Amino acid sequence: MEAGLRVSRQKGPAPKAGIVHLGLGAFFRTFGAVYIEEAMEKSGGDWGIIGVSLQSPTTRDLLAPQDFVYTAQELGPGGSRLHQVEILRDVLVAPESPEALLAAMADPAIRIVTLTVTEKGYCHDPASGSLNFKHPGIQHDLTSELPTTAPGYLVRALQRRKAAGLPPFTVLTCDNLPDNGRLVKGIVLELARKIDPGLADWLQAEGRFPATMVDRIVPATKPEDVEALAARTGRLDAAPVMHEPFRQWVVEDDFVPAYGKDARPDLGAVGVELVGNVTAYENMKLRMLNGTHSSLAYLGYLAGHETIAETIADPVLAGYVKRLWREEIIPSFSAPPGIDIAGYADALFDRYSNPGIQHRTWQIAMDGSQKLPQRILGTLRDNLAGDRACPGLLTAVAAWMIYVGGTDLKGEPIDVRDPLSDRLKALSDGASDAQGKVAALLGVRDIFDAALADAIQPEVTTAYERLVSGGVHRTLEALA
Ligand code: CS2
Repeated sequence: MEAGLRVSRQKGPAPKAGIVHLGLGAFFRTFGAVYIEEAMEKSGGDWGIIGVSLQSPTTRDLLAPQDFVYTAQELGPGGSRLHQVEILRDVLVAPESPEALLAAMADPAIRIVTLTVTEKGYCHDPASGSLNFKHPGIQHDLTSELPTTAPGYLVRALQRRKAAGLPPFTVLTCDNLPDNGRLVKGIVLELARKIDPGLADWLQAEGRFPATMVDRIVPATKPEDVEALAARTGRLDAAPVMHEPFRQWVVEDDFVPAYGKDARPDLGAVGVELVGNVTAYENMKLRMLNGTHSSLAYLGYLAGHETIAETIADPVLAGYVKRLWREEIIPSFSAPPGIDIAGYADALFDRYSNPGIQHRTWQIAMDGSQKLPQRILGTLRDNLAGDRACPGLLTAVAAWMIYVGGTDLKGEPIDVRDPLSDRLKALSDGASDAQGKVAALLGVRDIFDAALADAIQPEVTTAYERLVSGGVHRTLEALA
């Protein structure tokens, strides 16, 4: 049995907190938390993290008994490596005490609030990027000083800091959204302006919302992962996280100037790329990785594949994704300087093939209404503007439409998880044929703008009909 990790803090007292993280899911625990811990080990600083769950107490309940220490397990093609992560200082559950969370975010020691609240957590309209003022949580947060949403907590905490004469904290989003820093800034300013126009003016001048590109494949932890780790180390870690070896973090170096050199951890010392503008990196990653991830998720699921590794082992799906990169995605954007984009695609193929990572197509298929715009529709729009055909991506959109209809190609029910799932299923059920279903779903303006909907309707309808009548393989083989 491997000596392994003691699941208790091995060193002295927990580092003082300089960061609050909203949305303490598996991804950040394998990614931002590890980078920041390494930066602190290398260059010091009080960058302990207070993690926050905005909904469920589960993560806190699992981590609290083990002093918020957990194992990050790297799963590579050749085996796995264990790392004990000790940077978490506390985990708060927002609904249990909104006041405690606001007090933590308004604490003078906190200089950064990081977020991984997933695309739906920003309460925005995916097609436009604006705050959705009809969102019930935003409706509540407009009038209550104790918020319920991520934008609400950001605004109310910044309001307290301004009233206390403190600088704002830097808002560092780590979610897969286009132009994510500017998107979050826009959402926060929209809400602040409604609540307290002076606060919005202050944030416009003093606030910092750097954009980032984040990349690490992190499958959900399964009960059997917990059991296998305990068997290996002889100790129970109730909340381990699994991840691939690869990681990349590109961050705009734009943090609140009032804190000077203490505005952020020494991220550059641990491989984080600090740049002036993230856009080209973001475009590349959202389209090349996330766009093919979602395409493979829907088509792989409908083809009966449980994981991305299984999907990419299917020669037809492997040929499909290589063609997608070559013919439809790479021509749609300008790669960052110095990047070998064909090599980047080859590396993605290898990452998807990693047998150690059981990344479920069902997990990636979640929240497609919030993901499609930045992962697939932006590429479609640019290809149409450039008169480039994109049958592969249009087939992926058709597969998403079948998926959200809630019944797979064998007539089996699909457990669809999406903020708009009821609405999407009702629209699909309200039509009796492919033409009607596609037209109804293309009419969802939160996702598809009218011009794009009109432009893609005929081909998406044809792809939908082909998938239903001939199945995934025959449909994709016809694209080759
Ligand atoms: C995935 C992403 O679940 C999903 O939507 O596409 O979480 C993906 O694994 C990461 O963005 C990889 O960096």
